[in-house]
Amino acid sequence: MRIDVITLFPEFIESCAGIGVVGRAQERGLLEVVTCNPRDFATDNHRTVDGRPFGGGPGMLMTIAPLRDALDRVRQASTEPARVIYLSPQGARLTQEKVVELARMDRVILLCGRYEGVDERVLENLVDEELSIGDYVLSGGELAAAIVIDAIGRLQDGALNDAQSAEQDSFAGGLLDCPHYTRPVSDDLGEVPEVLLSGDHAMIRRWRRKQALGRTWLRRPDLLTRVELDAESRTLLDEFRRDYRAAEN
Ligand code: 9D3
Repeated sequence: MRIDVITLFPEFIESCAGIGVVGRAQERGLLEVVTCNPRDFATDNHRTVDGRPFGGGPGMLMTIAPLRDALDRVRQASTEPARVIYLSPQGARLTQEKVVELARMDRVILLCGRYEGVDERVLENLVDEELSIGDYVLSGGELAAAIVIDAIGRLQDGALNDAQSAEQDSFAGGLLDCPHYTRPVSDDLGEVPEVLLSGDHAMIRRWRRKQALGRTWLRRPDLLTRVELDAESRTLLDEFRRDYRAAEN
């Protein structure tokens, strides 16, 4: 997969995409992240890429020409059609479902805004989709693009496949993760739950499922309304609720 990023801060994107699982996917040739700076397409001495908003108001906007030229340039890299995504507070919320959809594509072009954003005509004519990473205010699209690249990139890495497919399932299950423990068994900070040391894998699986259901109920009840629970899961969640209420009193 190839991800092009149109950004005024290419070094930021390159450093993010160079490390960890995403960096490894690039080293293995499974993923290619390529940046393109619209400033390189500015035509005046000051290399201007911004303009004042018509109608007045605070801040500046990214002008059409450098963005159009940058898009034309990255499209030339292959004949493959690419989805053009603008990272924007006005976009639809990024979800794991969307990440999986994008990870299946051969090419994606991410457009990062700076200042107050881009001229609306770019969005109307050159952009296929707008994505937001959440309801808080960033200073530009780069951090959001880095998040999209990380989430897509880790799915390209073949070595991840085992843990990942299990995790995909659990995301498809729409639940939070259960608690995890490692050495030592006993510490000032507490003990490892006995069931995890029992070697009884059916019991362990049941305990983990119960914890995942219980934590989702406590922390993200919104997720529970979207998943359909089988009979065992309903029983486990009822058990968790009972334990929880008993511990409250
Ligand atoms: C006058 C209102 N503007 C500033 C408060 C609106 C505004 C313009 C540009 C707010 C944020 C930004 C820059 N943000 C992004 O480029 C961005 C973003 C975000 O801020 N939150 C969540 N997801 C994203 S994706 C891109």
